Amino acid sequence: MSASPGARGDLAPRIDVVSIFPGYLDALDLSLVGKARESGLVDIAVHDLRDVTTDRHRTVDDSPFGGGAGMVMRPDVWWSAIEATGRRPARAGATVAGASTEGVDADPREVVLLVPTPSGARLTQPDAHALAREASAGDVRYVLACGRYEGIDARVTERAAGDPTIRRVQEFSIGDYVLNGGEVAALVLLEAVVRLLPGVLGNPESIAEESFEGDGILEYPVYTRPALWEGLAVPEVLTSGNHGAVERWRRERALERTARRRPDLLPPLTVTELSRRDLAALAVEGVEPGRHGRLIGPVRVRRAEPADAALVADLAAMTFPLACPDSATLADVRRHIAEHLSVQVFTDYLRDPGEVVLLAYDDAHAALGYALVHLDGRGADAPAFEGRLAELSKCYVLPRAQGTGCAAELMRAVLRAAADAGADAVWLGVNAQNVNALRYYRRHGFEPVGERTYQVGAAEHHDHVLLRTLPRGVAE
Ligand code: JD8
Repeated sequence: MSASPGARGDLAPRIDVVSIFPGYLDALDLSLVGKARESGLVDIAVHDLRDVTTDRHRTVDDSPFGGGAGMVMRPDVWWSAIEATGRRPARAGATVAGASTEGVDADPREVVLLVPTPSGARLTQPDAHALAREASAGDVRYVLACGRYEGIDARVTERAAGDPTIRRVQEFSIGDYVLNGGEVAALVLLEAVVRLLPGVLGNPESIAEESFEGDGILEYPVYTRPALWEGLAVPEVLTSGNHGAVERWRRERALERTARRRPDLLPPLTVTELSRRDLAALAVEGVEPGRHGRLIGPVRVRRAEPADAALVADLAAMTFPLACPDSATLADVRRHIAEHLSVQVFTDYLRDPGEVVLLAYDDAHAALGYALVHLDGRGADAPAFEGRLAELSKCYVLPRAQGTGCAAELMRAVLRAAADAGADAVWLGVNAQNVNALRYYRRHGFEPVGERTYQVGAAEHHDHVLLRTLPRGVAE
């Protein structure tokens, strides 16, 4: 590491925490962080913000400009405190806050100002690793500014961002809920970062198996003695002594948990980095490789609302051309999309109680496919049928989701919606050349009952008409 002017390799990673409730940080004396401090692996100092105040009431806040509830923390007080963290008592007897610089050491390292705030970027494990790496590099120190009240005057971070001794201002949040101050978030960051500093964890290898490490999935379930507790036995494989089997079981459980609890963690995984066993474990949870080499699923289907009109129209414009026969001209297709698949057309469908628009999606994709069901299916080309008919007018899935369970999930929702609306059967028209679609509908119980012509732009196309009945009260 090239020694930048601020680098003092001999200095332990330094973190100064400033708060009006310094006692909140006493937890840092305990457990792993406490031991790391005792063994000099990290140098954490906690400061009371009020120590830099100069008035009799040790005031740190004032009323908000622009009105509103609560109080705001003063910029001048905060800046004094941040600056004060850089001054060290040279030797015994000198105090930092408000004292003259005589006998006070200035910490040579650049500052990274860490500010917990609900409006910050969510803190992640990769962030914790980056902060631990940076702190171990020896040329920066951290100042954690724990606000209270309605927050800290915004000019503090503005001033800091322009200050040459401050390398970066990092505003972070620990989650989408509101706390009363930054102290708890500071404790979260400190524990997450300090445990990653060299020498702190007794067995750093254990990190690799933790949640959000490696490929970022959740950790597997853990067990210890007694092997039988309250009638609950430890999974046999864990007492089998077969390490390969244990490792495979743990991987499957980790993937299973991630698919069920945190499917939002799956998209970063590329299919190529997953083994056949991984994919099999994920498939059980409805997660499959899409055409785009990323994972799709678990797929869910919801009834679209008027606010989804543009999203559905987009899907329709992207998928309709793919199902069109080769003989359809681009002009025909464009005209058809403009006339029959516009945002306005879908807005009208979405406002019509006789129309059901269903959207298939997963955590990574707001829309993977859609279907349109006319609950009154007695349209012009409707086949003869005793009983209530619904028409499946549109059923499309984006290419990336083809070959996954998405289309089947969408069809299940279509049949459920038709049955719930009291239909006895569903019919549809499908282009006679669209063999994939034909196979898909036949697989879901649709049988050919007739033919029809279908207009796309100026051209007429030949459709098969298919129908399937819905057993009373039960959708597939
Ligand atoms: C810092 C003051 C309280 C917040 C008015 C309630 C982080 N994930 C998180 N939730 N809340 C915080 C957080 C809350 C803080 C401060 C962090 C300083 N408050 C304020 C705005 C609304 N009160 C946080 N990280």
